[in-house]
Amino acid sequence: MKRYDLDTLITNFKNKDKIALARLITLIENEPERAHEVFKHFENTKNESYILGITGSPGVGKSTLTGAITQKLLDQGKSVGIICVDPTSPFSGGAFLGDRVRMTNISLHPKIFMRSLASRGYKGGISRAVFDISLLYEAYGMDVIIIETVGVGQAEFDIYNLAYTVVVVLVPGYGDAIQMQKAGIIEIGDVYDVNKKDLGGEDIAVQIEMMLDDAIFQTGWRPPVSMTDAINGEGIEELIQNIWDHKEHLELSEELTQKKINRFRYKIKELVSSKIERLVTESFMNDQEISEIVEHAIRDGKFKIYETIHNKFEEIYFEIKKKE
Ligand SMILES: Nc1nc2c(ncn2[C@@H]2O[C@H](COP(=O)(O)OP(=O)(O)OP(=O)(O)O)[C@@H](O)[C@H]2O)c(=O)[nH]1
Ligand SMILES: [Mg+2]
Repeated sequence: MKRYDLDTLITNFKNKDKIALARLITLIENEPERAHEVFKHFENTKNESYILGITGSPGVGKSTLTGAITQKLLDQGKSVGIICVDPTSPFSGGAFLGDRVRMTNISLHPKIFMRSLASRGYKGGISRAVFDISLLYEAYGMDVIIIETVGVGQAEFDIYNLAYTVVVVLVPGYGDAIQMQKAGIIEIGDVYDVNKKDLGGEDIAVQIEMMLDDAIFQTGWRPPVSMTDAINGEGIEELIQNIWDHKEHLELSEELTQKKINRFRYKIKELVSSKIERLVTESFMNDQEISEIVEHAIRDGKFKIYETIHNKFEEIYFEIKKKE
């Protein structure tokens, strides 16, 4: 992309053009190394988005809930940026509450933007892509960012480090309390929701409540449990209220500042490491050089491999020092 094009894109983006937003996301996904070129244009942007994570097993209704929550937020005049990480089912989710905004029409609404990410195929990794898109949404001026992701504690993407409030969604028939504890579910949620309450779910709600009663919460926040029917919009207001209550708790206890710091803290090492890795593979150790090291090892004896690597490292270190 030419410089001139990027400038135009940024201007349009600042004028709230959703096509420009879409193009910038694609640009950063494909060329993560150009992120600084993009983000330097937003240095004076003051917007702070509230970041919400919605997680739970495949098919529990995360997207349908996201739709229902988004509709309520739109009713309150808020704008919403959605990121779906590795969805197993397409974000169709039927209709938004009241049928006013169909999910299929989501791209037409001026105050919503949605991006779906498959877990593979991002040059900088999925976690990097989610982080960058959240920053772009924030620069765009979104009031709320919703990140939907399957499961908890995935190595490749940890929603806990990015979202300020994590909603864990469960459904009737999920299993017993032990299973939930094993899955690490009870540690991660700030808010719990038992969705598909039209299919039952009283007993699972009771089990979660009992488990939460036994747990100790150092921060003084005891996660609330709501029950929803996301298709008919039942219980959504209570769920949203629980989310805002948690937000208020974070604000009053200064934990929100800590979470905002954490969002960047856990990224910094990763971003620097990936830059160094690129430097190494591009400048110091391409496939050709690896082949040479292997040849040496085979010729001079395999036990020499560590000596060779040690020497290679010294050489790289020396080269880098020279660059300083
Ligand atoms: N009965 C009932 N079905 C629901 C409810 N909420 C969602 N569903 C249905 O459950 C199915 C899965 O819903 P999704 O919203 O796609 O679930 P998801 O958790 O986003 O799924 P993945 O992104 O694939 O993990 C769909 O057929 C929904 O219509 C509910 O409250 N009650
Ligand atoms: Mg989904």
